[in-house]
Amino acid sequence: MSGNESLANLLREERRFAPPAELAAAANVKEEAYDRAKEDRLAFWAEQARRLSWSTEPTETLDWSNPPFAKWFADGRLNVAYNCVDRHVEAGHGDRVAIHFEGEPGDTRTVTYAQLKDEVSQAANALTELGVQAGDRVAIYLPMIPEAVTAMLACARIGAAHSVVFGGFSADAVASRIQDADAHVVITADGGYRRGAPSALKPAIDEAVAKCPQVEHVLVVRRTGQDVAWDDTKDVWWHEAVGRQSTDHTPQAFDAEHPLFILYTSGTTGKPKGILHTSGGYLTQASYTHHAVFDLKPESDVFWCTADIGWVTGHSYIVYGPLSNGATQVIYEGTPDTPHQGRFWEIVQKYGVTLLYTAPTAIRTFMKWGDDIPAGFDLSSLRVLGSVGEPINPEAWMWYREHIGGNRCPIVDTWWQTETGAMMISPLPGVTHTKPGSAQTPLPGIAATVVDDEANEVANGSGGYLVLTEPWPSMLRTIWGDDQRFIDTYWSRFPERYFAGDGAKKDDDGDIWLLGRVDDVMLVSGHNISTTEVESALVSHPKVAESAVVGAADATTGQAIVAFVILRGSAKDEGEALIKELRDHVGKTLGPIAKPKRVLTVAELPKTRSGKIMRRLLRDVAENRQLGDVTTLTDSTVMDLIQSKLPAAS
Ligand code: 6R9
Repeated sequence: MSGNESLANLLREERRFAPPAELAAAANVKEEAYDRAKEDRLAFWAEQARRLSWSTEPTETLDWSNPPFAKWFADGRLNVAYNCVDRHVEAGHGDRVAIHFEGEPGDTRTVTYAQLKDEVSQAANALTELGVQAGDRVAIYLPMIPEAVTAMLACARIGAAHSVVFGGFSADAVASRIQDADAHVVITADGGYRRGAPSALKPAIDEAVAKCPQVEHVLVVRRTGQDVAWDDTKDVWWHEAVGRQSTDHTPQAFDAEHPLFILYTSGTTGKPKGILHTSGGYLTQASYTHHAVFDLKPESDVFWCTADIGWVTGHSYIVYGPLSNGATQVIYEGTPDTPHQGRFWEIVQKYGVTLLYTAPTAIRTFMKWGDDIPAGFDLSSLRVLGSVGEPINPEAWMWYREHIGGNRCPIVDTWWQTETGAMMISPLPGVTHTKPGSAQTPLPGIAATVVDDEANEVANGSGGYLVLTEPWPSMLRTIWGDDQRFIDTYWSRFPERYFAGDGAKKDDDGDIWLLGRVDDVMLVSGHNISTTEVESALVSHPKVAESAVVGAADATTGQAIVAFVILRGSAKDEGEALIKELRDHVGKTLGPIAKPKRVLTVAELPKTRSGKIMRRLLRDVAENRQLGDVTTLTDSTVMDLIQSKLPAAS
């Protein structure tokens, strides 16, 4: 790979959107925040830490004497759950709704901050009774119900680190995570509702616990009422063990660097990495970014993050960010098309959602379903729209703006990772002139840039690797039990830089564009081409809703571009004519070098359970190889369908 050409820089985007004047005038965070943070980054973060309530205020900000092991606010002490619940009640907001819960079958629950305080206190007392102590780990395997929030906060309240495992993971995946964290207590449910039917959770826990002899207690929430196997020596019902507890519980303060949670990232190879986050720095940044990037006004806004609580987005922007800010939010249990494809928009209308945070994969699915579906609902309450999880294609961004945001709401495309703990690169809705498809600017207090192979910062207009150049409060502290892997994975590729694993470019204004994981970059006739840019060119064709692009081994060009596309609901598959049209469209948009050699129309794409496209599997298909590990796929039959398409196309 040659220096500054390490990633092609093909896409040109000229559209710009100024922040709405009214929002800009009343914005929580204005332009001057960037200047203040630039002047004194540590003073800026010390100021944000004071947005929280500490039992001992920190006098130290950052200890970076032993890099890459950071300590933030190390002499401060606080209780994270107190910050998310009690202090709002003490400030007189006990009657404010914390959670509007919408179950998939249509059942609802409203939880105020005062009720949440009582329930978290009861759950904390129950966990203590089950023997959980500060410093222990508790595994949580729950559907998207209010008890998931309560359980996480109850752990935080007593200083036990939670390890939430996404409810869609298999018994083996749960078992390996319980083992790695050495959890002795597990919190689960009989099941949850998914696609119109109860879906069991407890059998997977029973199977996992059979392999984890150290597990002493399994606390089971009754959600669906389905039959469950019961082991009297371990299993206890939540409504019995928690329900009978006192609602009084005095939160104890813990050190800022006390572990708050472990969250496993699947990674592409090897055993899952347990990403460790601690208390004070994590909460400072989760809280500040939620306040700044969504411009949250807790008295009037209704926030809705559609992620599952099993992912970092759910941790930081359902639990810790919104609740530390005293927000009112929606939690929805189910899928976007149950019982109809307008369910999300019906929820926005019903609760008057003002701030919406979702993923490009969902937005592209809505595009595929058609414009008329959101058009049937009143979405005028919306004020700021967020995106996270993957690069958002400019046309998906434009669709989101027009069909969901009524051409009125700023879009914040937020780049961050499980490892970064909170948002890192994003527009600010009252400041940034946004560009469709770009995350644009490191947030105030964050230092990020793009470097070439030799770790030199690239010039504007060039591509390379995204790196973070200064420690940040919510950074991972290590990989649980494996400091060396922490160093090797993130801090070894470039000296003294955190390597995020993502390709990126800087445009002529110096704004950052994310180009996908570096493992996915294609090398075509000596040019590095990003999958994201070719996918965005395809999605800019009016007939295409979604696409995934991979480089397949090719005798002439090294790699050849193979594109898989999903058509929009209204588009017809016109066979060869359409394929030629799409290839020509990419050639015209990006240049002849980026023209896919093959284009296949498919009904679905392989995605991880958090909605990210798994290009690795498509590469296996395109190179006629046996498929690699498919265990993290949402639906493995998708691959059979795609493979059956192949002979016709070659
Ligand atoms: C929060 C989350 C992290 C990876 C990250 C990158 C991709 C996330 C993005 C984005 C482009 C964005 N990613 N947000 N790419 N633009 N706005 O998703 O965490 O599950 O750990 O994934 O997701 O590739 O490195 P996580």
